[in-house]
Formats: sequence, C-alpha cells, structure tokens
Amino acid sequence: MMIPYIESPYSFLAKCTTSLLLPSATTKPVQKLRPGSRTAWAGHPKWALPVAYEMPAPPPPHAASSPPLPSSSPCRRSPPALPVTTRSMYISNEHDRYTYMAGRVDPFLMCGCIDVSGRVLQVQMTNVTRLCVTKSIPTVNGQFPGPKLVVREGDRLVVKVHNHMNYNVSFHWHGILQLRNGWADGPSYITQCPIQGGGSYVYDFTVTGQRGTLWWHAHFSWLRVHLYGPLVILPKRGEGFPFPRPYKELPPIMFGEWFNADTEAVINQALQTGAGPNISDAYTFNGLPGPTYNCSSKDTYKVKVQPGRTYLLRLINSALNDELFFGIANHTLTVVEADANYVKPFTAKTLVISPGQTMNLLLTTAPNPGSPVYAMAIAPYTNTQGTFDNTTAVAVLEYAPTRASATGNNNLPLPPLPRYNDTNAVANFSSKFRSLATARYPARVPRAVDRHVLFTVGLGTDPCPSNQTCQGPNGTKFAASINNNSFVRPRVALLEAHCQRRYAGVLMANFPTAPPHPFN
Ligand SMILES: [Cu+2]
Repeated sequence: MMIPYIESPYSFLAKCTTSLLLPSATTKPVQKLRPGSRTAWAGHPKWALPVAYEMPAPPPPHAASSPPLPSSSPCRRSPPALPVTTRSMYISNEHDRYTYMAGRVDPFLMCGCIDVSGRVLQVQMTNVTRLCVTKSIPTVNGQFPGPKLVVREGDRLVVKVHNHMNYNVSFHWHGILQLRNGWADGPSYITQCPIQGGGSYVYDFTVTGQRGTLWWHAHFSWLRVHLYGPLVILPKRGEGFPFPRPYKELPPIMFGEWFNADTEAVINQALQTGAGPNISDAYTFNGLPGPTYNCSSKDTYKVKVQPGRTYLLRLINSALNDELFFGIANHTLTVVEADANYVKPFTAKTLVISPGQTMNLLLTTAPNPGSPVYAMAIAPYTNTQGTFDNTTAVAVLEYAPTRASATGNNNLPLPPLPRYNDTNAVANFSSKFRSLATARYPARVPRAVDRHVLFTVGLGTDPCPSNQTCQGPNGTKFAASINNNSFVRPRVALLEAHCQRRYAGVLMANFPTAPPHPFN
C-alpha cells in the first residue's frame, strides 16, 4: 500500500491553487475521450467524462507588470532591477524585449545562430493543425515548438514568462544546475507556485560549468506536451569545441508527441480513473509528424545539407515518457556531448535517447550521395507491459542541390531501427558513454561517500477510494513513487516551506533513504 509522504488534503490548499484550469463563463465541456485499442488498459469499462473545459480565446498580449515571485513568500528575493544588463541578455521593462548584447555571427560556428533579439516569453493559446485535427494549444509567442534561446557558458539569463492562458504554468530549465538558485528551477509546487493566468515570473540564472544543448519546457500538469524549446549553451567566447570544427550547425531537432485529443483532458482522465493515460497519435520532429501518418505528408520536417561536410546536430527528446531510437539511413553518427557534458566521441548507426535527454552529434554527409534524400526516423523502446505509441516518425535529410526534386517521400530509404523491445541494442549504446576527462573538462566524481542513500523509483498502485471504481491494474490506481512514497500536491511550494522551515502539513524532514523492502 502507498503511504502519502506529503500530507495535504486538496481542499485545504491555501497558497498554491491546484485547479488545472480556471473555468470562465465562456468554457464548455470537451467531448468524451474515445476508448479503444489505442487506450491504455482498454479492457476496463466505462470511461468517465474528463473534467476539463475548452479554452476561450487568449487575451491580447500586454505589458507585464505583476511581481516575479509570490509576494507572500518571506524568502522572496528582490526582483532583478530592469533593465538588467548582463553579458548576454537583458529585459527592458519598456519594450518587453530581451536583446543579445553580443549578437553577432559566431565566427567559430560559421552561422548566424545567435538570437539577436526576441520577446519576453508570452505564453498564449494558438490554433495548430496536425493529422487533419485542429487544436488550440499552449505556445510561446505563437511558436510551436517554442523559440530557441542561445547563451554562452557563464552567461546570466533573465527571462520573463508572462502567462496569457487560463491554465496555470511554470517553466523548467531542463538540465541547468541552478547552483544555490532553486527559485529559478521552475517545477510547480516544488520550487514555486505556478504562474496563474495574467501573472508573470522572472527566471534569473547563470549558466555555470555547462555547455552544449539543454532545453526549457512547461512544468505544470501535461503542458510540456506543447510548451518546449531548445536552450543552446555555446562555449565561452574564444573557446572552441574539444572535437573537430564542424562546417555548420544544423537547427536543433526536438522529438515530441502529438495527441489528437486535448492533452489536459487525457491526463485529467488518467488521474481520475487511475488508468494509464491514452497514448499519443504520432511522434514528431520539431512538431511535425511526417509522411508515415495519415494526413501528414505536408507536415514533414526537412533539413538541407551539402555533400561531404560535417555538421553539428543537436537532438532533444521532449516526448512525454518515451525512450526513442534514432537513426539516419546510410549515415553514421558521432556522439560528442550529452546533457551539456562533453563525452569521448563515439560512433553509432542508431542512437537511444531518453525523455528529457539531449545529445550533440557530428553528422558527416556523403561526398557522393546515392540518393537526394534520406530518412531520419524515431521509434520507441520499451521493456514494460503497458501500452505505448508504437509508431515510427520520419523526417527528411535533403542533399542540396537535389538532383531529383520530384522525388517523393514514399521512396525514402529508411534507417533500420531496432525492435521496440531490443534491450541489447539499448545496453550496447549506453555502454559507449565515457566522460571526456581532459585537463580542461575533467570528470569530477566525488570519491568519498559520507551518506548512503538508495532511491528506488517505480510505478506502483494505490488502493481505489471506496466511493469510486478505478481502472488501473486489478481495480487500483497507478501511482509513481520514490521509496514507496508518492507525491501529493502541497499547499505551499516545497522550497518555500523549506525556506521558512515550516514543514507541518507540507513535507516531512525524514524522507526514507532506503526502500521498505530489499531491492533486487
Ligand atoms: Cu525536464
């Protein structure tokens, strides 16, 4: 049986609102989710109506004026005085813009990849159509995926997020160490209360000791399905890469998932019934499912390359929960970095990338390509019993100038990806990772252990409440856990409670450092 670790009855929430939506007079119920073969635990009867509403049109963007942190927090830091001039970006209060101070073309990368200027992140609802289904989805500045942010190692990044939606939201800077800077980390209910509709929050952090590719995404409910973008960290000025200089950098590729259904309704239904959430309808390359899905050929991601060159390619797995295989037909890839850490370069035909993980590759193109186009493909890996989206998404690597521009995508040579359950392929790939471990980039691993902690992370079950029928395994509810403790939304963000040393009703200071039963 699961024992809630953080005890906080939903009905007594004082500071952090738990409402996924703030219903307004213009809301109406969304249509019932369809049960069926693509549904997790489809054998269970009776799908309840999801508790969700369609979104009204977003309010027009306007100058943000609300405070960056909850004013109730005595731990609140002073908001940065605006405009903040830093080595990289500042936000001007007057124009709601940030500007890259050193915004010139990077001579090393030989491409204009530095954002010269951009807007504050305005989070709003935008209509997007994929697979012939049009949905209103959360976006940043109307872009899907969201804008690429580019900084250098050592830069201070100041980003104001303004929420124009009726959903709560917060932004997580995935992989950023946030040394002694937890207020900028972003997970709702952990380091901050979520930003409510009409509110804003300033994320202010310095990128220390990291360079490579990371990303940002929403960290409230399932909004990260749509709200994500790359965070590129260039080496310090004048400092090169520890691998051969690439000819150019290709645009980052973010893998994702597309659901025809309203994704907030999907997760709300799963939480209510205790079943696994419905699976996605497609995987995507930068938001585009590509030609392997119905009504999708026109939504194919394409990247142009020249023969006989070496490119730097940044990969980001922003799928919800799926580990993905990735390959490019007839091409060998060289992995040089993962999660903003350089690694000893190694080659592979097929990569495995975990959800949240990032990887930088060197892609050397063929001097005399046998085809004008090659397929890049992603497909899932899993070793569990649950249902999952077992489809393959394809994007196109296009040699320019193409000799046969009339060539259709139907004849794309596909890379041979492993079967969905090929654990050996995953283990083989994972075993190739080694720290770069040079004098400039040493592998600093602590050698003395002063406290032993064993965390077992798993997916278990909670008993079904007595007044309900549940659709998880054997009539229970699925619940994720660490050392057999699941998470219950607190009434105060955990960091704030910790800062105030007010743990009562929020969290306990004695989280178990071992699972209740011996592991393995
Ligand atoms: Cu993340």
